Amino acid sequence: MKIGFLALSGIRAHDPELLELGLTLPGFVERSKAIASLPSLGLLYLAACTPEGHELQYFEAESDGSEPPEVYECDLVAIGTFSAQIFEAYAIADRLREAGVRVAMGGLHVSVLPAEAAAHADYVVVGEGEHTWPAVVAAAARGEMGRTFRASDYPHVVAEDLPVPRYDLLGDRPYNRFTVQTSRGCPWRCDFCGSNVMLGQPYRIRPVAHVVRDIEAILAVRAHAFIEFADDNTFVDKRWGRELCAALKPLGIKWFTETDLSVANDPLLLDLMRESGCRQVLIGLESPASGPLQGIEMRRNFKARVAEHYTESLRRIQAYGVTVNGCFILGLDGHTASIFEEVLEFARAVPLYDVQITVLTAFPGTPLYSRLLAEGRVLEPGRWDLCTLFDVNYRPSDMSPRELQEGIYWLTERLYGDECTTFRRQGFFSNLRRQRRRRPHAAA
Ligand code: B12
Ligand code: SF4
Repeated sequence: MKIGFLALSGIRAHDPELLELGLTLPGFVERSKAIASLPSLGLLYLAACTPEGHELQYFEAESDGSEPPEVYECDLVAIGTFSAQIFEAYAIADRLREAGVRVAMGGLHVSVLPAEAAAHADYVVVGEGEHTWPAVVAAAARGEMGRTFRASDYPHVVAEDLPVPRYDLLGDRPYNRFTVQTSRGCPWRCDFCGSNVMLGQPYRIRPVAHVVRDIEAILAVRAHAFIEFADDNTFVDKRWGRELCAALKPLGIKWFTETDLSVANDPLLLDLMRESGCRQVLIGLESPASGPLQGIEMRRNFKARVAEHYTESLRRIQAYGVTVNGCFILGLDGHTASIFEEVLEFARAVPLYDVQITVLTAFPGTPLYSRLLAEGRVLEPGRWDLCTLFDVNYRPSDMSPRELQEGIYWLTERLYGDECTTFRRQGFFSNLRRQRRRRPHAAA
């Protein structure tokens, strides 16, 4: 069979005022450009798990929701899904099926709502795809239709067995960054988390040698590629993290990852991160003060417990020359209209090199979604296209939806404007210079 892997990349947001603001603000535009064209690692894994004897091709649908015409030449097309683009994905799947192409859908959104997806796909996959995908291909080859495959009916995906994603299928499309996974899952359970809660798999780290092997496969197709680790939370296991960074050092790459704040407590790890090319870590702080954080991490209340150390921990990480992109969720229960100024002050006081602000978003399948729905606070239930992290689709506890939206415009303009961006970044560099004078051997 001719099998196509169709990714819907790019970023999504609907609020026209925010879009207009975003287009003109330097800090906002930079991050959007960096991530707008990441390839789909999930589909590259599926390609690597496809049984021999099929012809494989990787495609990208454009952010206007249009699919390339060549995808219609396939016998079977695999589509990966996130909630924000699900209606575009369903529309493409409908067009493909009308043209006689069989369609398989998997990924975060359809893993939670397989029945919804079954109206648009011949095969729906719930959970990780490495072991289910060969069964989908076999069913398609036999001409069997209308099936849902669940990862839980197959052996667990073992981190040690993950193959090299088929980066070689990416062709010449100008990707800014390439993704690699060093681990899967996260030991924490934040009630809003749209990635971890869904697949329900344990936290797994990969053998360091395999991560290096995957990066070398990327460098073989794109020399000097910037690497983005598509992990939920990379440095949960510090000993393994140090081993990983030591092994990355000889590769001479630059990389970015998502982690929690606990890296601040491991100076050796921070040294190794910097030396191995870590340019930035993205950390979910969610709120500058601990009050609204109470209970949002449901396992050990991790986020509320570490909040009092935010400033010193962030300064410590940045003192090693690793920039932090601190992420805040606006509109958590307990956030009043003062939160916008609090976030602005906090970002300047650290100062954070980069900041990401998003709206509290109830992704389907999360405890947050069930709670807000039960409390009658979801404004338009089923509007998955509003799950962009930028559009308000719920009633905050201590503000009106409009106040939240306007507060975000206010904060966006200030945080990402020239003055604040320059202030935060100059602050980062002058702290770093001061640190180097004090500890010349570190932060080299
Ligand atoms: C890289 C990334 C991106 C890339 C994605 C590139 C791409 N086309 O895949 C870019 C930058 C484009 C992106 C954009 C967005 N993202 Co994003 N992104 C991530 C990130 C960091 C990693 C995803 C990843 O690579 N995972 C690793 C792979 C291996 O896992 P996977 O994709 O789930 O695939 C596995 C299974 O799901 C399954 N599978 C997947 N597809 C298919 C298909 C078939 C047929 C089968 C059988 C199986 C299968 O098998 C795979 C292997 O096991 C996650 C956070 C995280 N740490 O997970 C957020 C995340 C996925 N993003 C998120 C969001 C909200 C967005 C945006 C809406 C942001 C915005 N406002 O624009 C957009 C969505 C736009 C769009 N086009 O859909 C949310 C999604 C939540 C949800 N339920 O939808 C996440 C979880 C972040 C978060 N915690 O909030 N993102
Ligand atoms: S720490 Fe991050 S990845 Fe882990 S559950 Fe919370 S939001 Fe999700």
